[in-house]
Amino acid sequence: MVQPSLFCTDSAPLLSGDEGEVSYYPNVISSEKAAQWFAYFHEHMAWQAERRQMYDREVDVPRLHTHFSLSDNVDPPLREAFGLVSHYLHTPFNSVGMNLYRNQHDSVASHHDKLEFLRAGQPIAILSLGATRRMVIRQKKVSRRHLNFDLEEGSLLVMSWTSQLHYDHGIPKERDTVGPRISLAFRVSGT
Ligand SMILES: O=C(O)CCC(=O)C(=O)O
Repeated sequence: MVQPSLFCTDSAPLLSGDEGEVSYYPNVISSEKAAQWFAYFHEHMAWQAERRQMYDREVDVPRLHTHFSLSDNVDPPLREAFGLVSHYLHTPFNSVGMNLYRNQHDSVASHHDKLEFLRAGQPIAILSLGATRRMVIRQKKVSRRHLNFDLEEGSLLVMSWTSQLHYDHGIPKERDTVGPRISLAFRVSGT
């Protein structure tokens, strides 16, 4: 099932078809609101530096992370963001993964969301705050069709559940200097 909201705005999907939809909505919040939320989240979230196993060694995850459920006692700006994105997409988002990319050296490797933890058919929505970063979406099929686009401050990137079966997404490191960026990845967790 695909959320009808993915189709009923003036924004054209970046990808659509049997393999799922990916849509980009610029300026979902004002630049003032984006700057306010960025400053609040940057200062008040308990950002965690994580480590992960890579072959035979442990390495730093190249970004900071934190995670909340809507049922947690979340701070008012985060509750407001949940409300805004849920309302915008008519979707009952109940969890959010927050990423802090400190500079151009931070990144997220190409991956898809773990669908076993998500409610089938519900989309994933990424709200961007701070510096613009490039996202790369790659088809998993042999052809490996790919799409590069910029995630700007105040934008929402919406990926359908089905798209996670067929495409990977990631934020590569950049060569040029880039300021900090925070992303909020809203999901509907549970079955
Ligand atoms: O920061 C982003 O825009 C992507 C985040 C992401 O892919 C994730 O949290 O799984």
